[in-house]
Amino acid sequence: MKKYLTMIILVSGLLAQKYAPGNILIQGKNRVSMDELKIGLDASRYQVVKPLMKRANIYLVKIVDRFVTPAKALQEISENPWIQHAQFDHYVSQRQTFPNDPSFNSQWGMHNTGQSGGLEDADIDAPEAWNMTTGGTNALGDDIVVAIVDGGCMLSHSDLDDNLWVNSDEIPGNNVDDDYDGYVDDVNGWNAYNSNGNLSSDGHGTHVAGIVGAEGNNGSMVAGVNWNVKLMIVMGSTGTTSIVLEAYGYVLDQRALYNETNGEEGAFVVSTNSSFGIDYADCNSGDYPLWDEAYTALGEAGVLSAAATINANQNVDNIGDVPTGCTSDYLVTVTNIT
Ligand SMILES: [Ca+2]
Ligand SMILES: [Ca+2]
Ligand SMILES: [Ca+2]
Ligand SMILES: [Ca+2]
Repeated sequence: MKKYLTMIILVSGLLAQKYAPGNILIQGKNRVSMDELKIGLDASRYQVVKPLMKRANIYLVKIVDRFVTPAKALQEISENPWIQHAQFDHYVSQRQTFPNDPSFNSQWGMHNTGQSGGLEDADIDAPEAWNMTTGGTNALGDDIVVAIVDGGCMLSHSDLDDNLWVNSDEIPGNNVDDDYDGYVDDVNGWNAYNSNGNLSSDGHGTHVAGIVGAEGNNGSMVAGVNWNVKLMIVMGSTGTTSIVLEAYGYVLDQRALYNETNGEEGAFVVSTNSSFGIDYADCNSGDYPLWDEAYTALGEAGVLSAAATINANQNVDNIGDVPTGCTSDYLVTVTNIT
């Protein structure tokens, strides 16, 4: 019983802190002036401090009698015939959520305070987004999966390992496609270079995986754009277009399987990334039709693709690019921020 009483006291204490306890906000009735309000309120108990919105007749009142509780003050003031409205001075907070990861302050692309000499607020407003969601599961309770199409990933990385997608129906390393999805030993993703499930580490791919989904608010290293997400590691971002298409094909198969089996199989992949492409190629020249087809096929299954543009000072709207100049409705193209 004592425990419950303590809890009640704690909870009511928290509630009491939701407004500034010595303040009451008032709106005088039409044509009632601040001076009249000062006369209308008992000056030994309440002091009209200053106008807040003069033209709307809204003022700040201080409770000066320390024996008057906020609730009593609100009741008394509300009953005053010269006062239209009275309310508490509730605390207002910024709609941002910050993680406790120690290196978050260096992630200026998430929240730019000019800490690296860049432009304040030139960022993706991650704390504002985290106020709504930090990732997790969809409405059916299934993990939200992002496919990292890159050169590989350090699977043992301590800020990534809990966020890796795992194909739980696949037994690793037995050379058998245990879950009959057409891919042998695809436990965390697929290696489109070698057409097998052997994934290796890669600096760029590990970095990209961390940007997308490093474990957030775990008191360690950095925070991903998603704190809780499952990263499907798909190797296949350099070499030939056929390698890239096999990589995308794996992603498409997993999402299509998920769709076809009501989530029993496959994965709820929602997006892919691409920080690769063909420099100085025009996607609309007619020579690269399969890139648009790939993004559209993924998109129609429910997968949006994001593509980073060329690492050169070029206007790809004029010179074209593969893939960021492609026209698929399911492709989001991005460039740098400073
Ligand atoms: Ca911002
Ligand atoms: Ca398999
Ligand atoms: Ca297997
Ligand atoms: Ca972290």
